[in-house]
Amino acid sequence: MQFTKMHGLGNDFIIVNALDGFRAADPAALARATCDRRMGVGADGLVFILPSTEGDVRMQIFNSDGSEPEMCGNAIRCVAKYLFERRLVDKTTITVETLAGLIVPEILLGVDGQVSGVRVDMGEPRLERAEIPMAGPAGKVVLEPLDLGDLVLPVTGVSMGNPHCVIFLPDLDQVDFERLGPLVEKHPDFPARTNVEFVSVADPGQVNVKVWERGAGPTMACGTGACAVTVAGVLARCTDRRVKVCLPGGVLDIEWAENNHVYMTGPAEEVFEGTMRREK
Ligand code: ZDR
Repeated sequence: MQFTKMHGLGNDFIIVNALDGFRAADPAALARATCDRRMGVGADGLVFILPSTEGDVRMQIFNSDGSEPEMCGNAIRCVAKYLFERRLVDKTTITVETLAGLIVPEILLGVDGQVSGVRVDMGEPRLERAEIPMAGPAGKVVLEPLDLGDLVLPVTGVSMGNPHCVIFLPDLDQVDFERLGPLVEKHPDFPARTNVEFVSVADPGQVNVKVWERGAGPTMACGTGACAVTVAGVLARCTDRRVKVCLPGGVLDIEWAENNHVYMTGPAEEVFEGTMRREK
């Protein structure tokens, strides 16, 4: 299997061009094997670029634990750069079919004609509790107490196609991230589990975020998570609609525009190409 290793702010992926008909017999098992950082290539997710009838291509992603999320913001920037640089598309605005609907990345070119970044129309956030999905009565979930046994945290629920639980805190260094991340991810109120973002607001235009990803654990960055944080910040009245989201791997520029779409701008990098010897 031919693959390309790429990352967006250190959130790293194994990208497989499956436009020509390659199909993994067991993609979840393949994701677990190839994402393993000792026995495999090492990545947070395995991404297939597939033919689509609705868009230019279809993106299918598997987390390192083999689960299949609806969407991935950092991976979609990598996919857009991959397609553009290999001339698999001949335009800068690309439509990508995902389980979260049609997502539209736009290639940004520098003065040297090289890809300098990707701006993605991530579509509209979903805020109804059942859409996140979260257990409980109808309505939005904004700064609502979530009982974690020995402590209660105020949570805001946002779906960017995939579920996010955003937790605003005064100081990220005080967070017992490794313990609380999985506790919130698997909390019974989130029937599909959830990605978890711990956020401290530096000022209304800038936030610091640590991400615990569903199915992958701690990652350097999270594209859908940065979008969810911005939407949650507006709902909780602690950020502007345009925010610099600072993650361990770098900064994403997010805007929740007046048309209700969320726009994410950030980099995508190619690291190397390779051949996996066999499917495990
Ligand atoms: C958070 C993510 N890496 C991104 O950049 O949007 C998406 C990966 C999928 C996530 N782990 C999930 O929803 O299960």
